[in-house]
Amino acid sequence: MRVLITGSGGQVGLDLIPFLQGRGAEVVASDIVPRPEACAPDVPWEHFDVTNVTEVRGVLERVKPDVVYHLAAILSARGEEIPHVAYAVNQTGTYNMLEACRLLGVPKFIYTSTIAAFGPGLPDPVPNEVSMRPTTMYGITKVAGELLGEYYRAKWGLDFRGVRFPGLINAGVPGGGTSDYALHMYTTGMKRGAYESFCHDDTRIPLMYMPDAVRALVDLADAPRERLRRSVYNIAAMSPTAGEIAESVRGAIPGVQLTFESDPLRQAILDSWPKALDDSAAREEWDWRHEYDLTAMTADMIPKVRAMLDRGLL
Ligand code: AKB
Repeated sequence: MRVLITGSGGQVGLDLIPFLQGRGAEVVASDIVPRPEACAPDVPWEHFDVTNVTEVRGVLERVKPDVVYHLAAILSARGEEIPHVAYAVNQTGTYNMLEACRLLGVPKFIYTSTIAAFGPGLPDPVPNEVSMRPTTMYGITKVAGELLGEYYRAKWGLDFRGVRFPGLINAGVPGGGTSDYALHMYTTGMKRGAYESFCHDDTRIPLMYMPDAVRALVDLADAPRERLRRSVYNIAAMSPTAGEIAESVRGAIPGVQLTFESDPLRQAILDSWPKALDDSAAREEWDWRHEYDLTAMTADMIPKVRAMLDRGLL
């Protein structure tokens, strides 16, 4: 199976590439940025811009993938600094990819949505199907991408599937998300011995360790179509407060100074998101199960952060 990943240089892509290879896929990576050092040199790397229709079609014609994993996106915090670019990349870029897949007969499209697709005032935990009224450009474009993909599925039979990711944590470089405070407690905490989170210590959002996230994406892609009764699924693992994450990190990195100074803009985004997701549909329809809670994540992640720091990659 030949797979094209867009946005491969981002936080998810760099972990998704080896995971898919481990499952036997022939992976072609792609991004608007050059291949990062963390990506193995033998992975083919296509350089293109998802907002450019000609480049999008050219890549799909060359690669001829069986599946596209569409990760290219501007995340929530960065998206509020440059909303017009976020619209172009997330909205137009997703449309360009879907349309090129239709025209060139790519059969399957895997989409990454997010907790940011939800807005304030929803039940806790948030059900899979609910009114979606996000407050950020990132969230708005992600809801639109979900709907567009469902349209392509209904009208043209494109096998469109997606997950709504919680904030993701790994031993990597975050990419402009509002959930990045959680990751920085580990990475910046270890690198500098201190990190000040830009939120209150009682801030609680759904979070997930990256190995669970990439497995979820690939398990959904591989699930038998006849079992799936919808296109896009909530997935959940844990919802610790920022203070609880700090406690876990303090237990693993002795002496680390973790403090909290809320930034009003990013705090408002975090407060507009769900505190927890109901992922029962994913559990029933394609057997989704998370593996890592906060304790297991911290134990697994600390040596990986150390190894990345030793290699100069963080
Ligand atoms: C962000 O913070 O924007 C992302 C997300 C929750 O989708 N990590």
